[in-house]
Amino acid sequence: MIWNETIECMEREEMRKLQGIRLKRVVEHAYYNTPFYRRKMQEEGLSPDDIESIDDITKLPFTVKQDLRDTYPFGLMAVPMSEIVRLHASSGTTGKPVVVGYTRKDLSIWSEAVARCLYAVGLTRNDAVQVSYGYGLFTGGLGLHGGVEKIGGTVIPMSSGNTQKQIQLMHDFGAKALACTPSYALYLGETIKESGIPREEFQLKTGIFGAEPWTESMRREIEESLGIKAYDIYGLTEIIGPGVGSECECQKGTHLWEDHFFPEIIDPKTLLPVAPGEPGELVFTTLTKEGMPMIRYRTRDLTALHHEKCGCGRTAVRMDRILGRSDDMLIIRGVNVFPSQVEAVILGLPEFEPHYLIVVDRVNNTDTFQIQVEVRPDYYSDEINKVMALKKKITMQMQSVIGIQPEIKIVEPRSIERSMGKAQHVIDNRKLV
Ligand code: DLL
Repeated sequence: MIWNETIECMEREEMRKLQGIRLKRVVEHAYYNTPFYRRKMQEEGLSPDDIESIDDITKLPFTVKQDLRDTYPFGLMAVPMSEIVRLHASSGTTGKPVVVGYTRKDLSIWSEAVARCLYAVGLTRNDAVQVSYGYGLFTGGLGLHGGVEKIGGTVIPMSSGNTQKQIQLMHDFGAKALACTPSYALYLGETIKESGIPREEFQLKTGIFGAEPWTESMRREIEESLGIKAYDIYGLTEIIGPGVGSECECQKGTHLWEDHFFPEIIDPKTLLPVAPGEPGELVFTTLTKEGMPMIRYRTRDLTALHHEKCGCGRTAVRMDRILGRSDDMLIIRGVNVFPSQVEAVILGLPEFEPHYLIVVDRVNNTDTFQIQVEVRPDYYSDEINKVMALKKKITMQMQSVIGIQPEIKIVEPRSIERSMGKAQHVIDNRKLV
C-alpha cells in the first residue's frame, strides 16, 4: 500500500526537478532568515542565486552537530519563535541537548512522512498501533503518534517502560502493531513468554523498530519471539525525527522520503560525494522544513544509497541498514551517549583519575552500560560507606549529564590499562554490525 503514490513512485527526472525547486526555496529561506546560514554561505562566496538545480547542492557548506550546540538553543530557527509550535531535543556531547523547533507545517510534513512509513509496512486506519517509544523531548513517541493519527489508525500512546502493563494492554486492546526500539521489542517478547498469556491471544502482526542499530539476526529473533513481521524505521532529531524513511514490504532497504529530506553520501575524510551505491556518510538537506531548515547536515551515519526502482513500485531511493558511525557516538538503550560526556564528568570530580573504561553489552536483550573509574590514592578507602558515597556522587552526575544511569564500578588506583597510543575508552560487546 502506498500513501502518496504521486510522490513515492515519481520518475527520477521529475523528482530531481521538484527537489531543485524546493532546494532553491529552502536555501533562500535559510539565507534570509538565519544569520548562521547567511554567514556560512557568504564565507564561501555563495548567494541563493547560485542554486539553480539539485546538482548545485554540492556547492553548499555542511552543517554539523557542533553548529547546533554553538547556536543553542534557538540560533538555527528560521522563523520567529511565535511560529514554533513544538520543541524536541536529543542529547548532545556536552550535556547540552540538541534542540529542534517545528512550525505547524513542519508537524504536518512529519506526520505525512510517518504516514508513508506506516502504509509501507501495511498498516491502515483499521489498525491499532501501540507506540512504546518514549514520549517527551525524544522524537520517537510523538513522531509515531502523529503518523498513526494521520492514517486514521488508533494510537495506543504507551511510551516506554512499565513492561507488564504494556503486555496487558497490547493484549486487551488488540494492538496490531508495535512501535519501539528493537531491543525493547526483544525484551517485550521475552516478557510475554514468561507472562503465560498464550501468544495466539495477541493480535500483533507488525513491528516498526528503529532509533538504534540492529541486525538481520535480531530481526529474526524478534519476529520469532513476537510472531510478527519486523520493519526498520529510520530518522534523526535534527532532520525531523522518526520517519525520514522506512522499509516497505519488500524489505530491500529503507525508502527515504527524498522530496522532503534530500540524501547524499560523502566520503567522511574527503567530504566529496562517493560513486553511486558506494558506502559513506549520510548527509541530509531538509527541502521543505520551515522552523529549522538543515542544509547538508552530516548525520555521521554510515550507509549506501540505491536508486533502482523497488519491487513495491516505489522509486523513492533506498538506503542500506546503518553500518556504523563516523564518530564515536554510542546508542545505549535508545539514548545517544558520547564518551566525551563521560570523560567531562570524570575530569570534573577531584576524587577520580582521568582514566576510565566504558563497557557496553547486551544481556537478556537489554543494553548494559558500565563505567569503570579509578579512585585517586588520597581518596581510596576500604570503608564501604565511603565507597558507596563516591559511587552515588558520580552516578548522579553521569545520570544528569547523559540522561541514563550507568553502573559505576570503582576500581583500584592504576588498575585500568594505560595506553601507549590512542586510549581505548569503549568496549562494545554487543556485536551489532
Ligand atoms: O532516534 C529518531 C527515531 C525514533 C528513529 C524512533 C526511529 C524510531 P535521535 O535520538 O536523534 O533520533 O537519534 C538519531 O539514531 O543518527 C542513527 O545513528 C540512529 N538510528 C535511528 N534510527 C535507526 C535505525 C531518533 N533504524 C540516530 N537503524 C541516527 C540504525 C538508527 N540506527
